[in-house]
Amino acid sequence: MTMTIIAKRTLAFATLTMAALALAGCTSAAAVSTHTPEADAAVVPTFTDVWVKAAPELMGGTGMTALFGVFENPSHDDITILGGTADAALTTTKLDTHEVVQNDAGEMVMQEKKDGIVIPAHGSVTLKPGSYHIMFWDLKKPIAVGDTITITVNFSNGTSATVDAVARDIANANETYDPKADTGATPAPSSTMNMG
Ligand SMILES: [Cu+2]
Repeated sequence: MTMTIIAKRTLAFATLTMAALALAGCTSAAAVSTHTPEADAAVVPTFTDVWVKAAPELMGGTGMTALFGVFENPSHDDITILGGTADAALTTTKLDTHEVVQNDAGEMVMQEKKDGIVIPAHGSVTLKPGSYHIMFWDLKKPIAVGDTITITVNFSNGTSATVDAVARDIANANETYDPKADTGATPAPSSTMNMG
């Protein structure tokens, strides 16, 4: 498995940082000087085992899929995954954060997680089938097993990261996330619910 990750600070965050420093300077210059380098830096979460579910055939000229992986946050502040964007040749629809929850009928269904997916401070969060994921809608072309998909993931601290994910196809990564179709890799509904 080959995967490369390139992370960078965004201009938007640099602007926010300058504004924050200006505000802090108005009230207490001493407080600013006590910040650790870690606190002042734009910390970009890191990624391991990032992949997308292959979508080898489009239905009705379009399709959907999802991105999974482990996101780690080395900073001492929580950072939230806000979604992202894909190459326009793949889809121009914003990539939202999704979760899988149990509905009133007891079925596991996916829905948008509007407030994003939190990566706890000095911790990690795992996006996986049956749980959190980054959702792709309106695919313009198929994704074959082994294809590399590049997306930009945006974070609540103003940073973003460009992530290359290789397409896989496994039985329990279907879009309905029906636990009855699982091979055992998906957590029980109770553990999925507790992750929110
Ligand atoms: Cu979804």
